[in-house]
Amino acid sequence: MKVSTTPRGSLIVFEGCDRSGKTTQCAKLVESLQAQGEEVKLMKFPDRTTTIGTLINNYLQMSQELDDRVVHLLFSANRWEAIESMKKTLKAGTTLIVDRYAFSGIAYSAAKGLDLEWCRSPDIGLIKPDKVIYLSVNEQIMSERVNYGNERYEKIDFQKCVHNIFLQLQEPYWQNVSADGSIDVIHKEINTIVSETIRDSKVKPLLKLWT
Ligand code: 2DT
Repeated sequence: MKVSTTPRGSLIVFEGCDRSGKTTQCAKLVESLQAQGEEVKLMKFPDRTTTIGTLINNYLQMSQELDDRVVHLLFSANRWEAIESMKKTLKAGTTLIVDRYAFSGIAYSAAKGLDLEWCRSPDIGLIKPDKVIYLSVNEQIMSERVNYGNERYEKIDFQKCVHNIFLQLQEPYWQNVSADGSIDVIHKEINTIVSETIRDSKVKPLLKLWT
């Protein structure tokens, strides 16, 4: 059997409510890891560029109504269609920075009233992240930032509910980072966490989520 000797990349996931600064922090992190000489790639779920992603995009932009369970399964399928390429990338030594993952899938669908364990099941067996960085925004700031947009979930009460479900999903490989400070201070904190994670996960096997 051929055993790969290339140290693998890390799977780093960012989670949080809308407007928690995930997208900004992901971009800054990728930039600084590249400057440190790391091989790194940015990904985002939902990936709206695939056929499944187009259906999700139409739903989010309110141009199409779908049953909550159907939408949930589409979001999950949108991750499964990326999984082989993610595995290949990680095994080749490239770190993946992922803006949302299965935890958003559960938090947003359970906030609509679907059963949490039912929501978890289609994502069982995805690649387990080495670290989930949860960006938490305090309620005051969230109220200032929400009721802001035209997409389906951009309402304060719904976002509070999503946040509470995220808290229930936390596991030891999660790290909470307060998103209330300046972009640069938050970035520094994240950079330290991620650099340690990349170093520590190089020789660890890739594991499956929730198995
Ligand atoms: P962005 O604003 O980050 O593009 O997300 N969502 C996301 C779900 O309901 N289920 C999922 O599995 C994922 C990944 C969160 C668009 C919205 O889609 C929600 C906000």
